[in-house]
Amino acid sequence: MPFSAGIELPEPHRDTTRKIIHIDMDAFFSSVEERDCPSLRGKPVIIAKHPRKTGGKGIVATANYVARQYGIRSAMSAYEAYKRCPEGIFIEGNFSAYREASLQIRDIMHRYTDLVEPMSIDEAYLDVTENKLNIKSATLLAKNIQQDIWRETRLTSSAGVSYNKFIAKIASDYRKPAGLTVITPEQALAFIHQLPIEKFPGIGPKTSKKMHELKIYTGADLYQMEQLDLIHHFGKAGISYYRKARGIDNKPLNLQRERKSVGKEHTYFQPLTSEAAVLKELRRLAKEVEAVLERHGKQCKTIVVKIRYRSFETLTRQTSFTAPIRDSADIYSYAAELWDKFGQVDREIRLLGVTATKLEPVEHQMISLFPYHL
Ligand code: TTP
Ligand code: MG
Repeated sequence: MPFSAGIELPEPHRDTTRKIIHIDMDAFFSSVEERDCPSLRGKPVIIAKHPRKTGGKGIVATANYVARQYGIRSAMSAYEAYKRCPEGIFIEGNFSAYREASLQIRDIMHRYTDLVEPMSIDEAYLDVTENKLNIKSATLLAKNIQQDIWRETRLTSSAGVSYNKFIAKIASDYRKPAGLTVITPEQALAFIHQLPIEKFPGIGPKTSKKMHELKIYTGADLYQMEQLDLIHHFGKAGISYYRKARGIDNKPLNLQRERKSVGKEHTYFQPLTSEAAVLKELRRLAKEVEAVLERHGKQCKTIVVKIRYRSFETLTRQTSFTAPIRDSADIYSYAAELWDKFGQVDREIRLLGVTATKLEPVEHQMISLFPYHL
């Protein structure tokens, strides 16, 4: 008897009202190399240190389409790639050029909409339901974006157009390079059902293997499964698999809006009545602000202190400086100075807050190359 016997879950709703584009650059790193060095064209190009230089250690970042004909893929060992294609041209990679191209592409996308969710150095989702050009056809928009990218960077991209992120992503991968695939709500189910399960975004080799053991090889096989059985086998991910087999993915774009400030505050049910207690709390808040700034790679040029008295009267006071800071000791010293000037300990403190604003990025070298945080 199936695990789900006797229990029914409500059927999820399929939102088909949005227009989503997914853009993914073709053989990105190697295309930048070929653009900048035309003699590479037509030859197998592999982005990795030559195994001779590394004692066989390195990993392939990517390979152009010529090299892929030899079975060379991203994440393969460079030594394996060398065995498959000894005449291959190994290039270490010029990350600042890739980053620059990536930022150029990002700028082009923002000419169409500000709803852009970058997924990695070479791919992004755009929600063009409403767009800056007031063009209704997402297909036409995708074509225009691809043309702009080509004209301005001499690089090709592939685009997928559909009503959600999940299908747009599969679509962009469907015809590469320089492809454009549109999947309408009417076509979606047939498109998903013919798809091998390992091509579903988010289903990696481990899950594919487990699916195969359950005799799930395609989207159509997945569609046949009961939701509760999928939950039984895959936990919470089972809910998402059930929906994906039905062309449902209502997740909005995840926009990394620029943070304007970082603030921490605490309410004291037992109001603070001594200077020492206030300073101790400011020191703690400064440490918390420092931690968030660090996580976001930001520093600040203004510190704001918020004080609420037992009477509930609240004041905020701020101080600005020209040299940006990010250390908790500096944050604390400005906060303590503000407290010194404006705080009244005899009124009893119910809440304290410390906020860093006028944020700017901390300039540092790219330490890790993958994942790419731009
Ligand atoms: P992908 O978009 O996965 O690959 P791609 O652009 O090279 O090729 P495709 O035409 O199939 O999209 O990744 C983008 C870039 O990210 C790629 O050019 C190199 C880099 N990368 C790595 O460094 N390591 C990896 O394991 C992968 C998958 C990519
Ligand atoms: Mg790519």
